[in-house]
Amino acid sequence: MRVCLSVCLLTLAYIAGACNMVTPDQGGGMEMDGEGMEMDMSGGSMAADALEPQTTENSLFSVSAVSSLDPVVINETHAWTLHIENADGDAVTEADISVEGGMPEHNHGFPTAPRVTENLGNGDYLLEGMRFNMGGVWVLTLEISSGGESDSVTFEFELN
Ligand SMILES: [Cu+2]
Repeated sequence: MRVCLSVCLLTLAYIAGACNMVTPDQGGGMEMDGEGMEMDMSGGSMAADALEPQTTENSLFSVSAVSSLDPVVINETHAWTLHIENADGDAVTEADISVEGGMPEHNHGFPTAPRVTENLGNGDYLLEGMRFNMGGVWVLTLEISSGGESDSVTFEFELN
């Protein structure tokens, strides 16, 4: 009995030791396959209402932008709703809006050509064709014209 017990304990100790030796190897393998890094570079998301309203450069308009896709994720084409008010806080209902943007750090634009397709009324405008193809810092610049006056605003945000 005593011999058997010793052997059993030795066997258990051996198995435990073997497990301890195997575990770090498996962990190392998982860290080294690059999956985590790849996700950091290509993924990214942001809450639909993450953007703070912005005042245009010359303070003519106040602009807010909310995504219809929540959260905003990469590689999904979707729409945003823009809301524009003048300095008095009144809705700007007849604006022309042109859209530009991209990733300044990467020197590329949007993978699509987003544009305002519909005046929804009450100062709301539908911005269709929004799509982000990677995580990181993006900018969205709107050139807004109304009543013979123009002003621009740039939203900067990060999908991470
Ligand atoms: Cu990029």
